[in-house]
Amino acid sequence: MRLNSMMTGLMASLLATPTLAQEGLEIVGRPSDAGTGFQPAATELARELQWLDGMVLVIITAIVLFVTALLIYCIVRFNERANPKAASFTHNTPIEIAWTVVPIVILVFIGAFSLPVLFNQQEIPEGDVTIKVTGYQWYWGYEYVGEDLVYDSYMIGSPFTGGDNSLTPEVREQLVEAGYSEEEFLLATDTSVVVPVGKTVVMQVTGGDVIHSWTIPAFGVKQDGVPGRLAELWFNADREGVYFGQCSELCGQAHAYMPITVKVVSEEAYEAWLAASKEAGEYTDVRQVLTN
Ligand SMILES: [Cu+2]
Repeated sequence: MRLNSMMTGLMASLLATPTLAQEGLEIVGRPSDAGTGFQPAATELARELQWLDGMVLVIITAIVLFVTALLIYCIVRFNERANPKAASFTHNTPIEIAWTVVPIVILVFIGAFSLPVLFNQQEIPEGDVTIKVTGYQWYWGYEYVGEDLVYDSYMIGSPFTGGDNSLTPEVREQLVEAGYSEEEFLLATDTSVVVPVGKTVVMQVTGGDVIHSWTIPAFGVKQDGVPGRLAELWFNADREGVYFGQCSELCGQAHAYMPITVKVVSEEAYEAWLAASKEAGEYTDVRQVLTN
């Protein structure tokens, strides 16, 4: 019985190995159950902002502890019983200078580190690959600029009908066919954004109907897609794999069901995929070029 359950567990873990499902592409960027931290950083931008988050956390923790200690000290030392005769002075110039100057110094210190991170995100470099992404209710449209390749990307199992019974046997089958498991339901899409590893990718983000927002948390990028405007974001992924994101601007009924899948592959695989897709005139499954 024990061996049986061990074997079942082993089988389950083998079946769940993402490397098998995606032809060598590991599923790297995805949310985890009960997770509270960041997804693994796959770009310099993501590493920078995760470091900044940690640094600011240290500062605000110190401030919270300091203020809490001051409060406790005042409660204990200056309550009516401990301090029956209250002092009546109204000013203390050194203290007033200190509590003005110290916060300024702290804010300037934080700004000195956060502004370069912000500018790095907002100054868009020359892209090796440029992709226009348009948010629609409720899917994403992708256009490889200058490459004559346009396709849409829907959640596997879309349109979502609601409730637990949305993961029907047919949807399960579609997930398996696309190289995913049930775990990726609500994250996996039928087509994905395919980009080369180690190359600068510029995404031009817009909306086709209402405001949407395109993001990949593991890349540290997020940008609203506003109808009539073309915004940009950039990333340079340094690790091959599958990365998930979700529309991040409330855009209507099926907002929660228009996820984003990005597959970061080797440069050769990217070129082969691009050529095959252009020849076919539509998105081709990138796993086909990964197997070769
Ligand atoms: Cu949305």
